[in-house]
Amino acid sequence: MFTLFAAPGSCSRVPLITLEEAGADYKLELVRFMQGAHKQPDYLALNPKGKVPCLVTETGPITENVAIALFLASQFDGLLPKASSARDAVLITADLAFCSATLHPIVSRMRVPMFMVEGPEATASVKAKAIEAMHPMAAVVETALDGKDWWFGDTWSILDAYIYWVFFRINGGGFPTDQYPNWAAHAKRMDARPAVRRALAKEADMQAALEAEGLAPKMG
Ligand SMILES: N[C@@H](CCC(=O)N[C@@H](CS)C(=O)NCC(=O)O)C(=O)O
Repeated sequence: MFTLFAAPGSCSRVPLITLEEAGADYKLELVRFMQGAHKQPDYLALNPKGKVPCLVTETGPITENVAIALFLASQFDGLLPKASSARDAVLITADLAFCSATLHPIVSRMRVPMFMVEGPEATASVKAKAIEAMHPMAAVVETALDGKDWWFGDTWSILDAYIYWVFFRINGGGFPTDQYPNWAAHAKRMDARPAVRRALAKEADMQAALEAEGLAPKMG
């Protein structure tokens, strides 16, 4: 049994979808950002970085989306392609790192510039720069999806959950996703997956709980 510490709309959506796709036995723990729950000692004992996601396993917590993805892929079949060489294996890691270390920081600048700079002019400027920076990266995703249903071809993988979350964040962040039809069509295919629907329903429940408690942050 795993426990996933998560917040609705955040990048914990990636392991949430993954756990659903895997059919894993897991419990979801809502992290109340507005209460600063992620900076409290009990949470910091699990994840000293004070961020979601954190996946608690029988052998202890795992943080960082890339590590959680690689761990879950080692426990369940069908989450990432089977690498047939050392190079293949690191190329899969490179793709995950592209999402976490290249795309995600641009998403943050686009959606939460107010956490980085003060004042409306500076935040507008950071956001505009993020939109500019996202275009060439969106082109990489667009090319990768050319003629394919999923990132690795015919078979769904965690990479698809990751780019789906990025699409969701930039789509609501003023980025012209309509310029990237392969990525938009990919998001629609994701929307239709039963596991994705279950994951989003669980997020909706978490969001409703936050709203009932007056603790629903406006993401971006
Ligand atoms: N490198 C981390 C990034 C995690 C991250 O930035 N999580 C955000 C949500 S998308 C968070 O917890 N933000 C709260 C905060 O920084 O206070 C990963 O890939 O898991």
